Amino acid sequence: MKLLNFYIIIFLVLLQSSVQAKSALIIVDMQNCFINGDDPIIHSLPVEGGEEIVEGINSIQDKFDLVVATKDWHTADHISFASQHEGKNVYEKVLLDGGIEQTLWPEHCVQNTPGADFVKGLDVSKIDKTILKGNDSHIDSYSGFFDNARLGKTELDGYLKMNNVTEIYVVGLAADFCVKFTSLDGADLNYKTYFIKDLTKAVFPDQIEQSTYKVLKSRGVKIISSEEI
Ligand code: VGL
Ligand code: ZN
Repeated sequence: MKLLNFYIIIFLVLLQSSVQAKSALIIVDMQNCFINGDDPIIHSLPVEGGEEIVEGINSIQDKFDLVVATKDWHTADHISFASQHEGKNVYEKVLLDGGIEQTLWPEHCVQNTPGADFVKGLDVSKIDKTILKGNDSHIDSYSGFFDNARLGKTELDGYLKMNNVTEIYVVGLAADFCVKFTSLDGADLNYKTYFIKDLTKAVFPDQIEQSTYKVLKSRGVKIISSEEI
């Protein structure tokens, strides 16, 4: 009888831990292409100060039940590359079929190239799952959840739901693109979503208040500092 009680208790503990609300850290696009470095082909779209957040991201990983990373994972002929649009320059905007606006970027994060590797110094040992995005050559994917047309979905939502995650904390690069849109989609998908302001850096830092903070606040994403976790 005692043994049976023991098994019942173990069962209940396991049951409780499996249905308990869980938290996940989402590390967005901490890849070589987005940080400064000597080789301009590898570090093709450097976000000012990107390398400064690596240590901070490492230091908080233990606070979460799960750690998920996203990778921008483009084909060599990706539609977001200015080089694919004759006569167009980097940072210009074009309208794609279907009326979707696309900012044009330097070639970056091409699948299986050093630019797409995780940044040196990032602790990858605690990453439970890596989600690839932007791998369809015809559409960009700033968010880790959906492509920019919201037609294609990555594995991220399914993976988080399967693991009973209800709260997500989003960090990485870049604040005004992939971190922003991952956070917005997270909130839309009913995750309690935190954008950790000091563990992200922007492509256009001068415009961050209007481009990003204002939108996040209006859509229910909480902007916090890493000390508040
Ligand atoms: C990103 C521009 C182009 C990002 C990705 O990770 O924020 N930005 N592709
Ligand atoms: Zn990209």
